[in-house]
Amino acid sequence: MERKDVNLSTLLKITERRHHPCAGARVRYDTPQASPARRTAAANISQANMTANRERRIIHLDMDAFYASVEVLDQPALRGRPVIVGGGSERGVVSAASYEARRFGVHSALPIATARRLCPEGVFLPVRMERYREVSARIMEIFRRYTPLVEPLSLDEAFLDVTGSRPLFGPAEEIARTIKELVRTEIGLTVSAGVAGSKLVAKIASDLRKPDGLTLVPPGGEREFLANLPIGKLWGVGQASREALGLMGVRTIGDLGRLPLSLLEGKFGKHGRHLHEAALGIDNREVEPEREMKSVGHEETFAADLTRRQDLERELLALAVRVGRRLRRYGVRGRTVTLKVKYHDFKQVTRSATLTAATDDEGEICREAGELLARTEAGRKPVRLLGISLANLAEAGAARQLDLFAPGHGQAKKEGLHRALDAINDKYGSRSILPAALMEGEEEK
Ligand code: TTP
Ligand code: MG
Ligand code: MG
Repeated sequence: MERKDVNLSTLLKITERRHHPCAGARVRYDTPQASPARRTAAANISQANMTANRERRIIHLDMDAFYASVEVLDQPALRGRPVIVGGGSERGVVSAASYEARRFGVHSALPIATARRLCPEGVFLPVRMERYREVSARIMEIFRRYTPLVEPLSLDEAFLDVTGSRPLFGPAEEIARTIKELVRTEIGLTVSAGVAGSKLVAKIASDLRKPDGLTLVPPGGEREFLANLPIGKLWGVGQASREALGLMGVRTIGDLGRLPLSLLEGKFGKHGRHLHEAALGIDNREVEPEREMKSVGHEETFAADLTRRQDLERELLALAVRVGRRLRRYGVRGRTVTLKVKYHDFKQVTRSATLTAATDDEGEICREAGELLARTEAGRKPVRLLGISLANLAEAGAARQLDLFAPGHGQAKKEGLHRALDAINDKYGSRSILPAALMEGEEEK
């Protein structure tokens, strides 16, 4: 079975992108209120961007204890108290914990019941997604004043490519400082920032001095910066890889960087090169500005064509799990499920169905995809690729309101379960927790 370690590019793959960014051309600065001066600035940014690629400057910004901080913002009396957001029921998990609550050992993904035990004096509050979305939009608007190249990763964080913004706004670290200040004064919240030459390093840097941190990695200083950090800080290294590396005596990112590439490739296949480059701070992925999301999906080409029913079903479930996670990560649900099948002879068919209500539930997605699969020749003809995508997207919050009219118990339970699984998978890599049917064959090759 081929390796499926999580990495950012697959995580962020959104199908049917409306604009496909290509270098240079996507540097447009057309905010409605753009003044002539701004337009000239835009042209400068555009030009600088095209020539200054060798010395990219990327800022990663991530809000501190985001949901909890928004609650404190809206109820100032809570300041300084351990605030814990999440749950809804005792079965739920913690979404966010204020830094005061973290001193009690409370953190995201912890069962609420455990959090109550650890921190009986905690202020426990329900999740108010709509409000966080609203604050998120204002934060992103501040980010976009400094570059059009803003790539949100979730409601509370984004990458900014400010390579071309420097002639206008000064060095990247100054831009980061200004943004931190604006988020503080205009919104009333703190954000941590990392400034580096790549997304990978900027993301690691932003996490290093939370809360209200600012970490600068000078151009060319990536390798040195990473060297002493524990391997767990290397973003995109799943648990299986981490364990394998541990057995090889790798503790720090520097240890990993010293291993010969050939050894890593022998052990991890294609992923070996990724690990090697990551350890050296090499990451050429571009900051991809936000596009309108039309559909969310994932597809997989198999090492060997599939014909057996149980193999096809197993892969459908794996795809449904990925798509479900991705939908929940983006906070959207989809009504139209599309299955794509490519046969051994490269002929391709798609089958679609529209559900009565939008979903982000992998079980439902998988069931629907299974029915669609029955309407293809899969099995009779060997299958080379399967893909599932959901379109007709609506924000999860909007869809959730409809649930008020549906018998809600199972639904709330399922949502709690999803949140818990998503959190664990976020933390430890996307293959950490999977339905039992997918566990077989998960061992490192
Ligand atoms: P994070 O940025 O991971 O965490 P955070 O902002 O709460 O704290 P930090 O200062 O360490 O950045 O996530 C942003 C929000 O996403 C978080 O406030 C709540 C939500 N979230 C969950 O709902 N479940 C989770 O498991 C995690 C990690 C986050
Ligand atoms: Mg955060
Ligand atoms: Mg975050």
